[in-house]
Amino acid sequence: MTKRALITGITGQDGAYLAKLLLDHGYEVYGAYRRSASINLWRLAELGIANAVKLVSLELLEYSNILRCLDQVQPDEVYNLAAQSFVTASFDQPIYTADVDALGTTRLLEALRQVRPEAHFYQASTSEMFGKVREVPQTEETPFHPRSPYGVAKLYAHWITVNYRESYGMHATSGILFNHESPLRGQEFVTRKITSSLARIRHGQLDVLELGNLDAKRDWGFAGDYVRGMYLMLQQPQADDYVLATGETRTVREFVEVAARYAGFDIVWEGVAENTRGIDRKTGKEIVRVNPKLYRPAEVDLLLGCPKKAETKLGWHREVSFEGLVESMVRADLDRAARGMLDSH
Ligand code: NDP
Ligand code: GDR
Repeated sequence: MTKRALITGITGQDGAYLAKLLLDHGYEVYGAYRRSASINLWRLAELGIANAVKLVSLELLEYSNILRCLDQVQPDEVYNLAAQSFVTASFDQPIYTADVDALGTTRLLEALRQVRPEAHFYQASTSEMFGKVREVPQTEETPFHPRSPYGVAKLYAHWITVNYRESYGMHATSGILFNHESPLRGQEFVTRKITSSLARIRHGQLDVLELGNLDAKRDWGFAGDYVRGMYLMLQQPQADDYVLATGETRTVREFVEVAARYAGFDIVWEGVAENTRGIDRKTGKEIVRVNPKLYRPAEVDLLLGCPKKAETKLGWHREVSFEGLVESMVRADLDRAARGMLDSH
């Protein structure tokens, strides 16, 4: 029988890649979006699946609406990808972030328990829950110490997922995913901000790329590899928690250097800390500048995940290397900039 999946956050990066993967596996895919004046389907369109996904409206702040949606869809698998996912915004909107990310997950789990408790549930947990460095590399056993309202809200959502598994025997899984990027990443996140800005500079549409903390280290993988891990988790007989990561870490500064190379620049750094500037060796032009206003009130300095459990139990392996990821993002943005399309992406 055809399996039916409900993906919340269908308009986001992971929603698009996951929908594509599930459609390729023969699933009937329901994509949940929140109502707004104009719904943003460019990612589904880029993957050629905008017409293949059945759209349903779902607002994580509204319990009655979630109940109705689950009742209508009767899903076999639910992937909860919807969230206020931008760490910086969570410092400005801590209460809203908690409402959507923490309570929203609880609303969804509780509604699922009422409507379809046998469904398999995936919660989009995050390496931001590790926060302050307690152990390297970070595993499923590493203690949590989140450093932002986003991280704290996601930690609540993680534990409520574990709690529904333990209390009610629901097949509720928490995937603790390290940063994953792609040409479909939102432009507020640092990787896509870098690649889209460098493409604009290359095409004379922007002067300089302003960044915050260049020394933060992240374990960056490709989103397409990570959604495959989500799918594998829900195919297991028992629900559990899994880390997905590459096992490599790099600074924001290194990401800039590699991306700049693919965009045809050769960056040399001048100055230190907040006075750092990235100069193109060939032209002497300033390409990158640090703006201390972009620093966060509390930072996560080092993320480096250990994906061993997922590799052993799920047979999950990432396929795209760091270099391959950066190259694909820069190429996509150079192409969009050449067509004057970056604003709508
Ligand atoms: P995006 O920010 O690209 O997508 C978030 C999605 O959530 C969007 O579709 C957004 O809709 C939707 N959404 C936001 N608020 C609500 C709401 N109140 N009700 C319903 N839908 C809402 O995130 P990603 O695709 O990158 O990430 C997917 C999930 O994985 C998120 O939960 C994120 O926190 C988590 N995560 C992401 C990682 C990453 O590196 N990408 C790593 C670890 C975890 P709209 O388009 O209307 O804004
Ligand atoms: P993160 O991703 O906070 O790890 O959360 P982001 O790309 O926003 O930041 C990564 C690091 O880059 C530093 N940085 C900047 N970040 C942004 N956005 N803009 C800048 O100008 C800038 N300059 C430096 C940040 O300080 C940080 O250290 C992402 C999100 O997808 C979460 O939803 C997800 O849970 C985690 O990844 C894992």
